[in-house]
Amino acid sequence: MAFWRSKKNDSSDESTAPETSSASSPATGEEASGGLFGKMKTGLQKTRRVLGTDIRDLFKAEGRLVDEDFLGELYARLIRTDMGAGPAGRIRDRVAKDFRGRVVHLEEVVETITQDIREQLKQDHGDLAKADSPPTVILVVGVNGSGKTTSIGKLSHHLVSQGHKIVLGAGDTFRAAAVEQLTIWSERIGCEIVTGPSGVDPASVAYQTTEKAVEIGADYAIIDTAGRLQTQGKLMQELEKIRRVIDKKLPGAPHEVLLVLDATAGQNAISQAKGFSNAAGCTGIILSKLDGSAKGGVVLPIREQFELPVKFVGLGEGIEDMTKFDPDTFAAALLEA
Ligand SMILES: Nc1nc2c(ncn2[C@@H]2O[C@H](COP(=O)(O)OP(=O)(O)OP(=O)(O)O)[C@@H](O)[C@H]2O)c(=O)[nH]1
Ligand SMILES: [Mg+2]
Repeated sequence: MAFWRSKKNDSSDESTAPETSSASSPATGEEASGGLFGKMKTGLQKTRRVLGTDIRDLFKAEGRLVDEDFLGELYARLIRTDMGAGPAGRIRDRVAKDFRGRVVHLEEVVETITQDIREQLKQDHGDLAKADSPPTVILVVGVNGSGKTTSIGKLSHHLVSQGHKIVLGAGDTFRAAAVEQLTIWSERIGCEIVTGPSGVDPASVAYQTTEKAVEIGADYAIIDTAGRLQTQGKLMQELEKIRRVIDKKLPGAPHEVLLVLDATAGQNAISQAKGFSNAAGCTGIILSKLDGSAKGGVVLPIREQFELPVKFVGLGEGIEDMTKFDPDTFAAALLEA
């Protein structure tokens, strides 16, 4: 599994937790040595505080009787991470089924919860799509400020560091600053970028980006778009047009339409996902800003309610602060001490 991380941690939260791998983490081999588990734990620190710490507080050293009181308290703590009633209820019911009437220790319950979260998060097609023959065209969409441009920077950096040739497309033509922002990323990464004059039809930039990718034999074209609300019909139609012209230039493209959801939006992210996945033909999710959120549990209802796999998670603003989403690592990182 791919992993990349900051050499220098940006947030103060991160600086307090070293990136160590754990013997009991599901990460193995290269991943463990790369510190995927530690990175995920650090990034999830705010959610961990709500979930892990609070659940630990339910227990005394001698254990705790699993009765209705306990199950109610457990449920309330699960809900605080924005995981929603469905997933929280399922975890509570599983703990009830396994342990009701018994005095249990923290570790047993944490193990069961971790296992349940892992199962709820299971997904197919978690890998980034790859075209049969290059270039793979990736369109990135989402509401204003969700983290689209930053996620493109991080993803591009990762792909370039794997030896791929990429072209960025500055499809957010509304604001000059947006083009500038992506241009800065392209300079940092050292890759090509296609831009158009301010206010130009974003579909034309998308077309030219695809064309450029074909022309220079790029492996990936990654196209940024302006933020929009899923309720803005006209702007959603604009995305449809962008997809159409890309397909015209390269039949079958875009191969991936990534929806960037801001984890700090919690349950609001769900309604965004609904609107976008219907209107924009999304194929996967990047869940950004998990480091800034205590609502990391929101990934459960996202997985519950959508066919869309969560492909990447953003764990900071730095160029390497993104990891591929892995349910096992995520579940363990949420709950392990
Ligand atoms: N902490 C943290 N901040 C992030 C992450 N991803 C993005 N950000 C920050 O969120 C803010 C918005 O990010 P952008 O990438 O500009 O978001 P956008 O969706 O492109 O915004 P618009 O183009 O205005 O719609 C910036 O300050 C980013 O640094 C993340 O994973 N963690
Ligand atoms: Mg942007």
